[in-house]
Amino acid sequence: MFCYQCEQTAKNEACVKLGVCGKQPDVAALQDLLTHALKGLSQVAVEGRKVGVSDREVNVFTCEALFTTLTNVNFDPEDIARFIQKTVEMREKLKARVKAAGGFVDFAQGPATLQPATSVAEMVRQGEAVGFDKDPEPNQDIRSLKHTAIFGLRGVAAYADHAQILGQEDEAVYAGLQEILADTVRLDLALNDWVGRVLRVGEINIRAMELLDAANTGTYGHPVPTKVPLGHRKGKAILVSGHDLKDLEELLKQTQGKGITVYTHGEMLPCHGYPGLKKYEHFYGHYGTAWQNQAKEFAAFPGAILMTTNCLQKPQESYKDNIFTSGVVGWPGVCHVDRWDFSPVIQRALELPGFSEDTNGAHVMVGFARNTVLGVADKVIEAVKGGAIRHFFLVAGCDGAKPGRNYYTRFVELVPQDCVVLTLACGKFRFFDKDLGTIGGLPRLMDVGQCNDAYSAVQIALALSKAFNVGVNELPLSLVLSWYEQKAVAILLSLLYLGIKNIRLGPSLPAFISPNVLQVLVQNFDIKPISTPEEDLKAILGS
Ligand code: FSO
Ligand code: SF4
Repeated sequence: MFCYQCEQTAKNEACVKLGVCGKQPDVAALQDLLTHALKGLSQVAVEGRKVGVSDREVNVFTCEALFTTLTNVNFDPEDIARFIQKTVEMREKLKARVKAAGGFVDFAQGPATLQPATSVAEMVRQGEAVGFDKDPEPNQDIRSLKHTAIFGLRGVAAYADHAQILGQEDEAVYAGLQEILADTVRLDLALNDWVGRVLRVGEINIRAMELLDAANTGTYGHPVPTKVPLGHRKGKAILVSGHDLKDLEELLKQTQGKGITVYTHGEMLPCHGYPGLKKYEHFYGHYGTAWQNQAKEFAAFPGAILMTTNCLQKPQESYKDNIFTSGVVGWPGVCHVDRWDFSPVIQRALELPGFSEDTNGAHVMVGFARNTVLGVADKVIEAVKGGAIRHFFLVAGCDGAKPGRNYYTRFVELVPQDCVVLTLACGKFRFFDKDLGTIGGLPRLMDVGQCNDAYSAVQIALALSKAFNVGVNELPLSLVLSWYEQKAVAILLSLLYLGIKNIRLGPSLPAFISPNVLQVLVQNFDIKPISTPEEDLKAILGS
């Protein structure tokens, strides 16, 4: 196997024997074959658009299938094999439509002609021949950019899929995604063509995130500041992890009046801020921290657990019967529930003991997404102009198991009293329960939401730049980001597309970025690897 798509990749080079995430070589090969097959489907989709054919089912499926290849989503070879078969079936049907409309479909070779083997074992062998390490592209830097584009597109696909589930779609997102995926088959594009395409992934991602923002706020309202207990209530319990709001809503509806309390885990924490979700009385608190601590936290949870999207880790025997997957998530032998029938999850929660007593403990605040923050824009502007707020830091991104991630905790601890910290995504669990106090009535620590809400943070930055009449790079705002998986890659590309400079990125730089590509990023965008919190703060604030 050869997989280097995430931050925890072995030796910061590639996982070649077994994924650090627990991915087995067969699944890695099948995901490579699925990506290859999706390139072929995309080639046909691109030809189709030239003659006015676009198939919604194909478009939706492309995103769903790519979503399965993200880190920590699907570890089940049978699932991935089914996706490969379906990709090819859809491709052949689409070919017939495109041909009937007078389009080109006579591909002589390559992914658009792939015939998957009938057995999973044979498919694994086919996948081994088309992995990222077998890319026929001879130029190392072009290869690096191509792979960056593919990983970014995996992130775009995840956002587009989330948005689609709540009824928000845009043909332009599907078209852009398929065009670039199809282009990765070409060997005639130059380095600059690929720089352009990588930034285009960032552009497409902004639209995908905008759709998701519209989907979430349109369905559940704008998040409002909300106090979330970190303790629990006596009684039966279900824990929801992942990122999917619709799954949570359906589960809340189906558990109403059943004496079950529903808790969030990981990236579901910001869900407590949505009026359309917080209205459920049995939707109570937050349990646990970020994804990488799940083995310990899930083992101690006395109820059923639902994993709606990434980030799933190998379920331990002690809770294997209590955990359920939905949507594109899968683990061999773990019960997968069909959307949206959560009766197996509810039944298991009723069988399990639940919490034996109430706890009264700490709480955290959520709900500082764009509507809340921009609702107090006057206050913010006044505080900056009057000198009460010196600087904003967006300390955001993923969490992970590496010790280097302590940087982010320390950084937030060291941020001076006259500065505000905005945060989003699961990296916040390094400091989310710290009481940083207030400035001029505003909390010094504001949780904008999930990684899926990065659009909200971008909107806050753009609105502030408008209010101060300066470019985003001139604002008293610094981005200190942590990355882990491919949604973070997509977000990073969006920030670059917007021309945002001076991003500090850690805990390590992506293994798929070649030295020359890194040089381009440093030269054009002043991207900096994180150093120490002390040094970085000094460099940013000048004191
Ligand atoms: Fe974290 Fe995982 Fe949300 Fe990522 S939960 S690491 S960017 O997948 O998705 O923030
Ligand atoms: Fe390794 Fe990350 Fe790939 Fe898993 S997703 S196999 S940890 S590079």
